[in-house]
Amino acid sequence: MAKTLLRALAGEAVWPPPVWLMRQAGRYLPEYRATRAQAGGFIELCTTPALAREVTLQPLRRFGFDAAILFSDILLLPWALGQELRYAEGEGPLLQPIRDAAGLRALRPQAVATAIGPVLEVLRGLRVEVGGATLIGFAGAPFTVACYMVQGRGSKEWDQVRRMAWSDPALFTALIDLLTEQTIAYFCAQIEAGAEAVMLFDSWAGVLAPSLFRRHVIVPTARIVAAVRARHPQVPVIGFARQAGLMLAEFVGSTGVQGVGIDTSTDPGFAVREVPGLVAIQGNLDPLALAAGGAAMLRETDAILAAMRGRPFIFNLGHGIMPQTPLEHVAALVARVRAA
Ligand code: 1CP
Repeated sequence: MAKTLLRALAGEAVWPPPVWLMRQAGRYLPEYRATRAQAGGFIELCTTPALAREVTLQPLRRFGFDAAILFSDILLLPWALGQELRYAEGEGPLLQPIRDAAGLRALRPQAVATAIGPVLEVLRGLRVEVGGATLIGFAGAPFTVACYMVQGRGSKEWDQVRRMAWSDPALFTALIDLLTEQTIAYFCAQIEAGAEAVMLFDSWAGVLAPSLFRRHVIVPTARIVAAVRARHPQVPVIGFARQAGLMLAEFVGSTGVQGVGIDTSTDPGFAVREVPGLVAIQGNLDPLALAAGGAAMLRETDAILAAMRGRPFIFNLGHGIMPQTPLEHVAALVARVRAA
């Protein structure tokens, strides 16, 4: 019998639905903090296959999730392209920003295959170890990766990025095109190394005006889905264009994704009306509701489940789990979903 998550992504209304959480391997787990300390730096953790495999499996051992997501980061691709990257304690990622054509030319696509080797090695060792869970590979979507590459650090407004997209569309589109080609190759390599599904994280898609959303979110995602499916027709792609808002139906319809992540701000009933019945919806409990726990969390979980009953669905959060989330809240959530 096929794995529950793959059945949902094939359009089946599996019930109770499969469940996993974005950023399920992370700081809320004491065993993650221990392995992270052992690795030294975050990039070292991602590129030491035995340690990255260990942290990928930690949330499965504790909670029995239906999916394991490769432990890596969306910024390993710019790093593999030769862009300087470091993870500063308490500050998040810092990159040497790309602001002009010379910055773009300095990237080294020919270096990616070697640099990314250890990440693929993580997947090769995992396929058997995940058992009945589905092994998910992932990448940042071109727009969200470009955000960090141009801005150089996290931001809420991404002013430098939006400015470049408007003022130098040829340069910005060249960066998006390069990332689109790299992401296609990266996804195919992940699948050949054992990933059974792939997810594209477009965390900052919601900052774009609709015209730019079409150009830099929908167009690249559609190209990635088409190219990956042409080579691996059996492997589903989950798209997550966070805060797509009213663009949700167009995103799903124009990209051809098999599953779509919905963020915390999306009404589940709206998503059910907007998303075709054979496309799996994934989401969308507020990570802060999970951190708070108790009756409010259970009520909200029940409401999401009620809205999604009878259609292909994967229970998840609306964004990544918060570091301060109590472990017993996660256990209570999984129990509630399994009892649906
Ligand atoms: O020191 C640490 O332990 C670093 C924290 C951390 C972790 C655990 C970072 C730095 N990345 C990750 C792992 C990670 N990142 C995973 C795999 C683990 C899992 O899901 O279980 C995944 C899928 C990501 C994806 C990712 N990284 C996204 C997209 C999803 C999202 O949350 O929006 C983004 C935007 C990033 C960038 C990034 N990397 C790390 C941080 C702290 C950030 C966010 C910075 C910001 O808010 O701008």
